[in-house]
Amino acid sequence: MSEYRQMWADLGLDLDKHDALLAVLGQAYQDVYLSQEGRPEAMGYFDFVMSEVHGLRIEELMDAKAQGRPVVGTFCVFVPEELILAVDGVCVGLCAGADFGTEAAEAYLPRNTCALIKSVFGFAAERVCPYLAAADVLVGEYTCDGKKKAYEELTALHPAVWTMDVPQVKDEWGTERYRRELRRFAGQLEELSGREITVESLRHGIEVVGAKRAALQRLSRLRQAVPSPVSGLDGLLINQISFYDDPARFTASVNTLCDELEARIAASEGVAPASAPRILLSGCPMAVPNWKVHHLLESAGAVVVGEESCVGDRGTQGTVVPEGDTVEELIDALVERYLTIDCAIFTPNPTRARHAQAMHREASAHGIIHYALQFCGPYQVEATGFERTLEAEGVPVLRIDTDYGSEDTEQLRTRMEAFVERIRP
Ligand code: BJ8
Repeated sequence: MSEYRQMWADLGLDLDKHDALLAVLGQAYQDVYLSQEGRPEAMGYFDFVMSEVHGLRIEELMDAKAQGRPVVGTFCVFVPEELILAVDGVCVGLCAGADFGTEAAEAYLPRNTCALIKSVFGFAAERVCPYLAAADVLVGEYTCDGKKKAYEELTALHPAVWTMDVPQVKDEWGTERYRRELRRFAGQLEELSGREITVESLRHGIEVVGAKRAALQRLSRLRQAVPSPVSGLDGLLINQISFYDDPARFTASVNTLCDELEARIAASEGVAPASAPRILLSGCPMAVPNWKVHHLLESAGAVVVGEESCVGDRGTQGTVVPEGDTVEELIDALVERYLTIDCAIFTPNPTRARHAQAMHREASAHGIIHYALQFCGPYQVEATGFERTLEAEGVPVLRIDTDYGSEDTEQLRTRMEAFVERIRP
């Protein structure tokens, strides 16, 4: 990675702290990912992406910027990548999943803030994230209270923070509000890039993102096979990488992996025995390098067969139907698809539990882990009704509230091992 040091210095990173971060990440990847047995060969591409996560991909972003293409950082699946691509921009997801810079983050945020938000601030304040540094603009969407208020503080750490209001109720007014926000966002992108969004450019963005979602949906379906042809850890990693890799290259690589998985399924080849307990994860998004729960579950002999999460099926569900002869009509098509996302910030939000139930059935799973980050009001509160609904349908649910630290690892291990034994077929 030494060839990238000048680039990191030019981006204003703190090289010593950045070295420390890369050392921890590299070791974790070795321990959690490269130690797995029986991985598909096509995972080699995703291993390569991870090995170059702060190298080659950042170089690509810098090249894009040199060509006048804006780099837009986002924190939520409600910010449409289609519109960013329509101005030839690059979209990078900036949610962070590492326990890093917590003290620095707490200079801006109260201690009882969820780990996902704190992690972003830790990375920004300690100057260790080249994605944050490379982004021309950050889009702070108003979803949960934590994020909404944190974006006010983020302006102290980045020169350009835009905001986007996201409704909390999916009624006529909420739909109209979101439509207006997407039109406003489109105008901001045009101004930033100096490029007009046309029907053709937006259709192109819709096609590129649609192909990416279709590939991830295909992967999700293949994970339903018994025995599972790929580990939950690898499934999660691919969804995580989808937020910052080049979309066309990523799509092709996922489809190559899916071809290999189809051959494995035909040969009844699995990463775990057909009798292994199968678990669905549901809850808060897990950003790179948050692999804690999957690692514990799969180390206990279970296999994670899907994620009802924004880094998973909640984020990739639905399709934008590119019907319409005007940009406004195509934006309406975006609104229709995006408002199918059943994030816990919405009230009421009955489709999330139904979605999880359907995923559980289709994946022949034996139980669900409801995963919430501590201090995440939306998911922690919604967990009660979620568990009641699913248990009433005979689906075993284990609720976990955790953070990015390792202090609770042994306690979680004990609870998860007990759950795995309880649901073992
Ligand atoms: S659409 S899930 S990506 S908001 S964990 S920061 S909710 S306190 S991440 Fe999300 Fe968009 Fe919803 Fe998806 Fe707040 Fe909870 Fe923290 Fe969270």
